[in-house]
Amino acid sequence: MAALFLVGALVLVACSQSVTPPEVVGAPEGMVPPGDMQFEEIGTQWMPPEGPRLLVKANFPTAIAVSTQGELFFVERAGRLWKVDFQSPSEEDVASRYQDGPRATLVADIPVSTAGERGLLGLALHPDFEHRRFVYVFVSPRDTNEVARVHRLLLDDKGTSVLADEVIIELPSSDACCHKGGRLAFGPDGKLYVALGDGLVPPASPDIHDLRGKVLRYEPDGSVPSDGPFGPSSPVWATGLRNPFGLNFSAEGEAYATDNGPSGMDGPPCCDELNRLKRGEFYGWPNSFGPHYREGVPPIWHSGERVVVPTGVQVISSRRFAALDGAVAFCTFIDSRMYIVDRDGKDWTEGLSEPGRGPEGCALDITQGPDERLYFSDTEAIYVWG
Ligand SMILES: [Ca+2]
Repeated sequence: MAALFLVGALVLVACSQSVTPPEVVGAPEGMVPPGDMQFEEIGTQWMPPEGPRLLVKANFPTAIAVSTQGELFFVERAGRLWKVDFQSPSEEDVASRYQDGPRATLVADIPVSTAGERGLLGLALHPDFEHRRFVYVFVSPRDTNEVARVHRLLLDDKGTSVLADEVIIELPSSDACCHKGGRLAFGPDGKLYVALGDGLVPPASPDIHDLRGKVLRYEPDGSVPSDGPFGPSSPVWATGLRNPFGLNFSAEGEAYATDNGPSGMDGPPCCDELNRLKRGEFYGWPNSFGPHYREGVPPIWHSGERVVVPTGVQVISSRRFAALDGAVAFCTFIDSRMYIVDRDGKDWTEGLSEPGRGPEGCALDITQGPDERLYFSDTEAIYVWG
């Protein structure tokens, strides 16, 4: 992943010299009825009837989240958190030059480093975000390479201003360019899970006393839960990962994580993975990856000899688009395309013209809105499918 992601980083740095605010160019039709979904109003379809539509032009939107109220949040890698409210544009919006529609509002601008694979890399909303307006972001700070940080931002009711910015977790990092991980996800247990890469130190991944190469588990306030698999003071939840850059939970509580295979400097370029994670389990890195497992839990899917650089992942739960219900979708940085598999990693075929392959434009992150549509991003834009 390293060299390939770095290409994106250089492009980003070039683009960020002149800061262009995101441009909202579309809106999901009938976006997000608040509260219970009104299927009779938005309709149900076996499959999304057409290809994805462009929603927002943005600058390397690494992570996306949609609240239960239909607020779209995204982070740009260079440090900015934005919000687009398709449902209820503010009075300011209506009175401004954006009177024709919604616009993106800058919520926070966090000093980050974008060297190597650093940046604003992860985003999660508090599980009860409607009432507890906490947004969590994963930060590669500008002032030091020694740590990565998870900030908890308390937003105002409108979700457009930061009332408090608190660093709740500090994680080990270094001057090494790559393998920073950085994904955040809440589990159905209400805990905050953090995917952290090995930081180019492969022996760190199997070492339960080292936080690198792990999925970590925290309380929403950043404290360590006392019931972790490696003792009451350890946040370590799953081990033996290389550079996980996608993490999501099914409604049933299964955790899915993408992991990037060797890139040449630490093994033959190959073997990107999709893993189904379980508490306390070991996932093979650095001695086992791809098709050949001597130790640890094998992935449910791997890319074989190809390098696709898997990123964001989303377990789809949909009454509205029944053909996709139960599938696991993930983005690929190299192919810039959505891959869709079943819970055991087999190519999904239902309703797809090409087994296992969804729409293009899915390169960085993917999430599902309360309208059951899929929102995903590449380095230039956010799209909606459905
Ligand atoms: Ca593995």
